[in-house]
Amino acid sequence: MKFLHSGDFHIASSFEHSSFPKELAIERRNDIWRSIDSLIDIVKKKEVDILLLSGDLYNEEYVTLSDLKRLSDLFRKIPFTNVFIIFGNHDPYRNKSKWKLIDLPSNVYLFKEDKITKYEFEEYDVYGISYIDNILNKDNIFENISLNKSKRNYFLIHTDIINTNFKYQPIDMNELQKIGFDYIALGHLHKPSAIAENIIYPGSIEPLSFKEQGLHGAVLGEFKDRELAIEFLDVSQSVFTEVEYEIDGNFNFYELKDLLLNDWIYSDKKNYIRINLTGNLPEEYEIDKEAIENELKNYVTYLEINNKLDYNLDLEKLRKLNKNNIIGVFLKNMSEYDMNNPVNSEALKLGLKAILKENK
Ligand SMILES: [Mn+2]
Repeated sequence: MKFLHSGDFHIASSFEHSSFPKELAIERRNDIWRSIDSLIDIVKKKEVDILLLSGDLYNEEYVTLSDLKRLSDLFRKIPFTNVFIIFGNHDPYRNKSKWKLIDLPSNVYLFKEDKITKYEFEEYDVYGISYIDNILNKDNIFENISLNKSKRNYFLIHTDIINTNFKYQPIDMNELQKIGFDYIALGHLHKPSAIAENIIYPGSIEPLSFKEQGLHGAVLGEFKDRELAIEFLDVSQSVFTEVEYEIDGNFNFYELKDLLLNDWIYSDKKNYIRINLTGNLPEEYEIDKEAIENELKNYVTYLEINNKLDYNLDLEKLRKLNKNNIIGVFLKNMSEYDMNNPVNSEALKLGLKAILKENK
């Protein structure tokens, strides 16, 4: 018996808080669909019996009926797979849910209630609980739940099990484990992580921002007797990578380019790269950030360089060279402050940076 676990598609994300331009936001929305398409291809190819989708499949503010129709048509393409869907804080199953207008194929099972309900089959039972509003916080959700241990038991829930929050159904791990589900399909956290070997966050199917670095995809599981084998499948179109590049008094463009091409880029992905330049440079040396960005941009889908450099300041030299100008006056005034105080030394640094720039 094979199952595939995914979720947090966030179809119709607006990407309004992203640093990348609008055209890329459109591209990101298409990429989410491409990843869902490949998830369904995996279901077919691997002959998956059960597809578990653990909430936040879309953002309710922007999702359209045609988005939901497209999803249901995808599920129609896998008639031999049972699809189980819970709803999360971004796509709660409200009274007026657009799902009610969609003709769903018979292999799709929605959990429509904010309490645990179940679907029963010959070899397995699937339990799940959904949001019907943006917040889910119920007491004693496991009361009266007793499993039929002669079958495999799956449980879907959308919550933050690591940092519990009153808005997202708080769960007591001991209580959860005591019930004895064979597999717990979590949703909500976008970073893939295994809480235990059978309690797993597959993460968002497609990374949505620089907060979601690394590979993204879905979890393929198989029960052979009681043994559970788990495999993480990489299905995402893109990868977000944020790196620090430390410069110590010497910036070498070609070294940076080689690192980008050889170490930071995934050759089979759309790369979204953020480079933070750290360390220091001599004060007279200016980095042409735009020129570097323009050149390196050719190798990636999106590139962003943040200049977080400190400049080396030779104060003695500056004093000697600038006795009779504004730099000299500024240095003289600042010499009355205690430079061991980090606020004062930061003020000196920022002030000098500003004046030196104007004098170039
Ligand atoms: Mn969520």
